[in-house]
Amino acid sequence: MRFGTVALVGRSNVGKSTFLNAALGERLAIVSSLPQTTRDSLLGVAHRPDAQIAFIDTPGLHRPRSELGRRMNAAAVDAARSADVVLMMTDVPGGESTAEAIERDRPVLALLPEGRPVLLVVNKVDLLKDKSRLLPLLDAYGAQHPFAELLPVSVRNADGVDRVLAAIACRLPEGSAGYDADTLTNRPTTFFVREYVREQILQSARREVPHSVAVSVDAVDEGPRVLVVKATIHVEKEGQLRILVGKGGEQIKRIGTGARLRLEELLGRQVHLELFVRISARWKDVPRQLAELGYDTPASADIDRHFAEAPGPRRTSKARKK
Ligand SMILES: Nc1nc2c(ncn2[C@@H]2O[C@H](COP(=O)(O)OP(=O)(O)OP(=O)(O)O)[C@@H](O)[C@H]2O)c(=O)[nH]1
Ligand SMILES: [Mg+2]
Repeated sequence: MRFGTVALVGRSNVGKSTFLNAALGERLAIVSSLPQTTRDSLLGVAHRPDAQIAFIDTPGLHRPRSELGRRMNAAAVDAARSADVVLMMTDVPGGESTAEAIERDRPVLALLPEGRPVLLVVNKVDLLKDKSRLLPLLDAYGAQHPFAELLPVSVRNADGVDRVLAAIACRLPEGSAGYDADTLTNRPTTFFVREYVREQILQSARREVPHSVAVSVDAVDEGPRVLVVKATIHVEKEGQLRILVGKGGEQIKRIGTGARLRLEELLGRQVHLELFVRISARWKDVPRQLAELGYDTPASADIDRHFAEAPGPRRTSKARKK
């Protein structure tokens, strides 16, 4: 039997959480097409006949613009530091050249440990029109770090996931299992209440709203038949509150129903979810509020300096004139 921890690290939106769910065969982590979906590390344990793999999904590394962002980056760094194996995920370049793609991944490459196996997983190969670009891309990444293996996959099409799991399993330390055979995660129900409510908002709201939102759980009541949960959605501004509540409360109702169904699927029991919305201006930068909202990994400036050096998004001259 082999057992060990595997940190899933990479830029935002490359498909780390989608991969975690595919590896577990369970929609544990939240996924969306927006960047910075994952805000906290999440343990998910995959049980295989030959190995138990404790995955730690992490927030995508990004240029932080708030204390929350710095804490998210720190959570990824922490996971990479302590894992037995690191899985660096990237995706196939869209319009950019191979060299530009590698530049974008520079902060991720900078945190890879020496002396421990690191696998490079290149996701979304389904989007690659010109398949002849794949080998040069893998070669270029291979020159950046002594990766144990370079694995192209399409997690969405379940293409290559098993190969990645086998490549991980054979590199984990020999020993007894670290978790019971039925352990899926160590996060409590309240974590998933917060995540699944946020997932509904990520999937339905627009512009800055999804990133202005945090969720706290006010009460969980273990009734005999139904789990009763009360949670509050925190927003930064009045306008965001209005958007989330929607006309006649339609929108908040949809969010609540979607999150409830996800919770019922995970917990295998009936859930009654009541949602409230309140304004908590600047929650993303106030350490006490961040801790209360569950984002308590202390920031480490270490990783953020890599973004300070890289050029950030620029406003166009047209936008400046406005
Ligand atoms: N085309 C394609 N899209 C994919 C694939 N895997 C994931 N995606 C999509 O990529 C988007 C981002 O997926 P996530 O799993 O949330 O990405 P992430 O790396 O966890 O992102 P953060 O949590 O923000 O760091 C979602 O819209 C997924 O459906 C794939 O193999 N092919
Ligand atoms: Mg994620």
